[in-house]
Amino acid sequence: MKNIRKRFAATASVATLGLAMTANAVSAESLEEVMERRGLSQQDLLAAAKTYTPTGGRDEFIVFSSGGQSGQIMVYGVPSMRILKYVSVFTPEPWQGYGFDEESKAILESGAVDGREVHWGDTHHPAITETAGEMDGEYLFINDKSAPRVGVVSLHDFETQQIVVNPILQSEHGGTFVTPNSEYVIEAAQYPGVLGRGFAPLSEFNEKFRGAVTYWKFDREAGRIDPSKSFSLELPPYSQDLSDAGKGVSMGWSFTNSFCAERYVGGIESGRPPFEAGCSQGDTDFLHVINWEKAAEVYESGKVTMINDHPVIMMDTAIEEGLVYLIAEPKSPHGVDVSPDGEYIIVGGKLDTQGSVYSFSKIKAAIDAGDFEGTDPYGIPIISMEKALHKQVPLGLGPLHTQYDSTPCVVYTSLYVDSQVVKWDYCEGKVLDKVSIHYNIGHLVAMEGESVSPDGKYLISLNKLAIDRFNPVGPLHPQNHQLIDISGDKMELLYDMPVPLGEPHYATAIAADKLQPLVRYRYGTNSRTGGKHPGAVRPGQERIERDGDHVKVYMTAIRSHFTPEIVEVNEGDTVEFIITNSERAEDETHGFAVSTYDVNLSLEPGKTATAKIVADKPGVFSFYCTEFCSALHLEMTGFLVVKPEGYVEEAAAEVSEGQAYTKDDFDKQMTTNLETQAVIDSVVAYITSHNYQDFPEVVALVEDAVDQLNFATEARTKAEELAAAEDWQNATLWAGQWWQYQVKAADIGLRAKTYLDENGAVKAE
Ligand code: RUQ
Ligand code: CUA
Repeated sequence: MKNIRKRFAATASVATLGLAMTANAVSAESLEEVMERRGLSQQDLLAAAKTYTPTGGRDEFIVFSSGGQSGQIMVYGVPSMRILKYVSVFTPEPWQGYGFDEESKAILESGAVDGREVHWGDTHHPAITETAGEMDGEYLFINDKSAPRVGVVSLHDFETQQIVVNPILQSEHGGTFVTPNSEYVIEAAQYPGVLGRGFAPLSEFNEKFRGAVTYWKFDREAGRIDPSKSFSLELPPYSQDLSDAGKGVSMGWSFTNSFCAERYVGGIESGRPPFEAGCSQGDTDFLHVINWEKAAEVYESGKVTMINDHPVIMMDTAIEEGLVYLIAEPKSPHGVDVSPDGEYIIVGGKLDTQGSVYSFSKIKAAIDAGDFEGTDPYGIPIISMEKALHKQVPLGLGPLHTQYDSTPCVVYTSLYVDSQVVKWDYCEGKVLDKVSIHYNIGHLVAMEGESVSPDGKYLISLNKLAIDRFNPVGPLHPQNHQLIDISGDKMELLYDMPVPLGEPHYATAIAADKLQPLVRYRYGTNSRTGGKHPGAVRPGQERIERDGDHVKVYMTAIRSHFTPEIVEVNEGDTVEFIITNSERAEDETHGFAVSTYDVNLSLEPGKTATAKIVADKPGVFSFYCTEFCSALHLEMTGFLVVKPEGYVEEAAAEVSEGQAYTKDDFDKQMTTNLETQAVIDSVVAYITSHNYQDFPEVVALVEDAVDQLNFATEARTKAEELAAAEDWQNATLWAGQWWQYQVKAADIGLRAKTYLDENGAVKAE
């Protein structure tokens, strides 16, 4: 981490130098000329300087944004706003092999709802695991609104590891939000349904339809949600909306909004007013205040009803045990956000112009005193709004979501209708600043803004429309994330980032140095379970096994070949290619595709994954690596030979040798190899004469180079043995293979040398 900081500083001073040099250079344009040519103001320049990240530079924060209907998560850096990755959760994605290898197919299949596979997701709210209310960067959760599901992503490798299907909800929205030690992942319903996804006529809406909130138990050790220790709470058929977990003084409680407390069921086709009218009749909806800590005890004690094998605390029990309370909140609220100390709960009412700040101590006092203004139609006690409110502050039109600043009492609220962000003080109740965005902001995210210690600095506005911001690309516009500098008194808009993935709802941002992702897998890892893959093999152990018409190919992949390269099967066989990437080198991913078959693997160093196909059509199919992994990447190929039924092999079915080689060819190759070795030796001498051990990046490169040189030695031995036997054909081919390994080692060595040069390595004494 210290290294990264040092690097930041170094990069900054180099950048300053570079600017001065450019300005003085004879032929280069001056800064003024560039400003003139591109029509840039001083302010633009300042904004550019605040976001521009020179080559090799890193970001201070990492944002995980919902990818909306793409069912993915988008990862990008702040302040550069450079997109780093899309992590597929609910949707197949071929680059990552997600949904194309057997291991990830199993994850996607586990997301089937009542037996129906759903190949997309409407992702809304990502949440990072927390320890004592601080984001810890270990796991990430995200919800799917359309099919009520939660995905679990490991931030060790940024891969989806689990999908759990809500056993009782029809749709959901108020997820995922984590409790301060990630004890539970909260998932609240959206549109009411019959719990368990059953049927009841709409005429019995009030009696038979329900909402609910589910508390998914997170098993940190396993890195998985444990459905067997999870439970739900039955709620009235108000459309539950966003949720947030209490913390600090409100630890053990959670808060869930609602809209349409009118319990309207629509019917525009028969002349009734539409939902939008029927659901905004009343002046207030309800904030649900839930004691989840106590609910967990009630669940443990067994006072639950099983619905679809899932324990549900029914409303009567919840009321009797004092688990749930309601407080009126202004017309059609949306966001509910708990302050870092847990004392305040800020609610934005879409149709109200105010931010409503509730006080947890006041809520608690009313509960403890049994001071209620009545009950709702289901008997849930209602706390009077006046008694629970700390303040209501006029903010503007359409306040939605709120994020907390590093400065106490300061928050930022999105104003959907006004297309603005308002900065305000919720302790004193006054507006501090406003900034306009383009257009129609939904969520906004501040750096670690939902943790107990927000970092301030930057805010991102997640806009619903882009309209005229970008070059037109047809009627479907990109999304627009706008970066805002919040380090000063006045908010400053810095950058517009078009997002070609929609529609992102919420995002969460964490300090980059809290993330510790892997560079490579432990050898032979099934990345979807994190465990050792039973089919992993090391070089030399590759084999093809047949069991009836089921063929298993235990394969390795390393620059730049698969072993084996020729796989012969019979028409109708089921073939499983279980492939281990036996590289240790950083970023040496291989792919695996079989032409015309619907498979593609992403094999990162150390990973084992399976491509399963049914060879139902005779023919000879090329398989090949889909990542440009080396100069001979195109040569990383092989044949799947599918023999027609009843095919009888001719005698002497030797494979073609290609070109014939002589002793001269062998000698020529050997001369090249010895020259190459001299180059390698000089690079090795350079590296080892410097303090390379102080640079973990270089140590990893050296390890990789040593691997390659070991392979080179093996190939050399084979070549020399074959030459001794005067088998010039194979001797020359193996000498060529030796050279391939040398080239890879030399390439890695040069990368290490460059790194040492650029990072101020010194000669070791
Ligand atoms: S939503 S724009 Cu969180 Cu799904 Cu508010
Ligand atoms: Cu391996 Cu291309």
